[in-house]
Amino acid sequence: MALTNSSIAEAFDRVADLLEIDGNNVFRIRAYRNAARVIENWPASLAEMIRKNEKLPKMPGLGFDLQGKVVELVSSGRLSVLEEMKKKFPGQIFELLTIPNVGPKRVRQLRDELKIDSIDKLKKAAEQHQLKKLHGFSDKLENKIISELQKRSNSPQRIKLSTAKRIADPLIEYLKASKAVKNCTVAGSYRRKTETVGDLDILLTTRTPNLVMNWFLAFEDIMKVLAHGTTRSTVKLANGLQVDVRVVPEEDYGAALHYFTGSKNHNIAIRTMGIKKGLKINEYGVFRGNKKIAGKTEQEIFQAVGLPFIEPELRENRGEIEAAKNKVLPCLISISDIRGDLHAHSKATDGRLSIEEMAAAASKRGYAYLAITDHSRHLSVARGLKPQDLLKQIKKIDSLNAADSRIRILKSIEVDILEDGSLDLPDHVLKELDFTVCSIHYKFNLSPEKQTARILKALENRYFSILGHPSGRLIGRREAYDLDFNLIMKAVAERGCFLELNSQPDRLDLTDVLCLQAKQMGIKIAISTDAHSDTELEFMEFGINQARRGWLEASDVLNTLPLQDLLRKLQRLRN
Ligand code: DGT
Ligand code: CA
Ligand code: CA
Ligand code: ZN
Repeated sequence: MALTNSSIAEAFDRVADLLEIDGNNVFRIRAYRNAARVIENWPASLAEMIRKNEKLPKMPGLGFDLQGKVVELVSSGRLSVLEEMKKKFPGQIFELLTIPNVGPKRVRQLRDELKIDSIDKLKKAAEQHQLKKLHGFSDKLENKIISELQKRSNSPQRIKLSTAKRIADPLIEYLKASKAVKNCTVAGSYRRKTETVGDLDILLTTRTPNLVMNWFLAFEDIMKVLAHGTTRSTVKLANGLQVDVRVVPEEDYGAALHYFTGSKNHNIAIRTMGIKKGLKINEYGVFRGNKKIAGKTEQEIFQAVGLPFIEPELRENRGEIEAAKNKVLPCLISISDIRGDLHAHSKATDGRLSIEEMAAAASKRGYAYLAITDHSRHLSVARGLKPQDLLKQIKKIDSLNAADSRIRILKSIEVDILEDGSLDLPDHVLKELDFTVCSIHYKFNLSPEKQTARILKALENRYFSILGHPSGRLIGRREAYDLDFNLIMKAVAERGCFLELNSQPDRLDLTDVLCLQAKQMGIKIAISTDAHSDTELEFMEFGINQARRGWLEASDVLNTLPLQDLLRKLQRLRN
């Protein structure tokens, strides 16, 4: 069984996790993490090359040593450094890292002080109120952990959409490589682009179902076949994700695609509309009596109930059917509408590349502008900029812009919102910038009143432009700050400021629901990547997914504006 690049990357990430729990050297940890990112994004299969005895290409961040580890893993199925770490940390200790608010430091504490090395043991200890006795653990945290563990036992694990994509892409490519496969799509929540997915629902059409099903079951990453039939099979992949594959006849494809795309609530609403018209709608087609009247395409299904096509991202029964009836469906934003990125870091703080390198990468994507938003001084872990550093950076950007007009580098900063609501840099420095991204990076647990007041205070600053990652949540790891979002949005709307939709896969912050609320309040959203390297500029895709789920159109989004319009708008905010 050969390994995919994402399985290799996962092994490297696991090493990094365990090294981090072990309190190992930060550079070594980062080396494994970086290598994992490079491997998972590598366009060709490393296992394939190794099997063919080809020399591995030069890969950034993978020196002789790390490449040797890839070869070791692929050829022996083992990674000795991982085995050693596992010996040191027996059990399923890395699973503890998936609990919100529990990072490597706390995992180490749990292990050293309470001998906890699995979710089960954590659950027992939490129920016996052992956790709150640990230094840095509170009653509140213990309760949070208990409720998280309860939530998990009630619902199976979900994975982030970006992770699902890394798994789905090679699988779809593999399926399509069979000449017998005609259509092949991932339906379900994956097609609706929900931020996490429970499983993958794949639909195939073919003239030879048996052959195609066996082809699917030969996929290299399958760990366990849970059900095997001619038209439907279910498997578990090595990374734990479950995949349902259904083979349907060509003439039913549209009906099946509509049915299995969901959501369930949307389906029920469409089916009910059908019933009122004397139609039966299911995964096989649209029927009047026993006569099938539609089913080959999705358009036909909508047509049958008198509706225009509704984009998958909208199918949540959150008003899309009424909007379709009234012909006011939004014309959803697409990635080609984006003209630039308004949140990116350089190696002046915690980014990996120089300003020039980041600008070149953005230019290559066809952008007209890229904002450099390094951190401000308060964020010392990221070597945040002091006023004089920022003023120097501003000069440097001015000269870069003067020398090269292909892309405009915007002068900005991701300035910390301090606990009292003031911004981390003085006005006379902020004034020199094109705009600011204002973010919270500490004191996440203030009372809702204080947290709300903190942001409202910050919004009063004349140089406040965009609220960065507004809710602070990290998917599966940290809840949104407790605050009154209605009040914040009202103030943002009144001031004419902007909210960010941060596209980092584990942030996707704002949520789809908040995007829609902002739109309805007339607030424009900046869809930004918060890129720390050139490859992270690609996260824009995930932000766009979320924006589409939030009903956003190009005109709702700040960075669809041409450069001059954008600058004028940002300038007007400070006058
Ligand atoms: P997930 O997998 O939890 O992220 O969410 P989905 O939406 O992919 O749900 P899943 O995999 O259970 O089912 C795929 C689709 O099949 C779902 O979106 C709608 C359709 N479906 C499943 N069960 C039912 C049902 O009982 N009634 C109707 N009308 N549709 C269903
Ligand atoms: Ca699903
Ligand atoms: Ca499913
Ligand atoms: Zn940030």
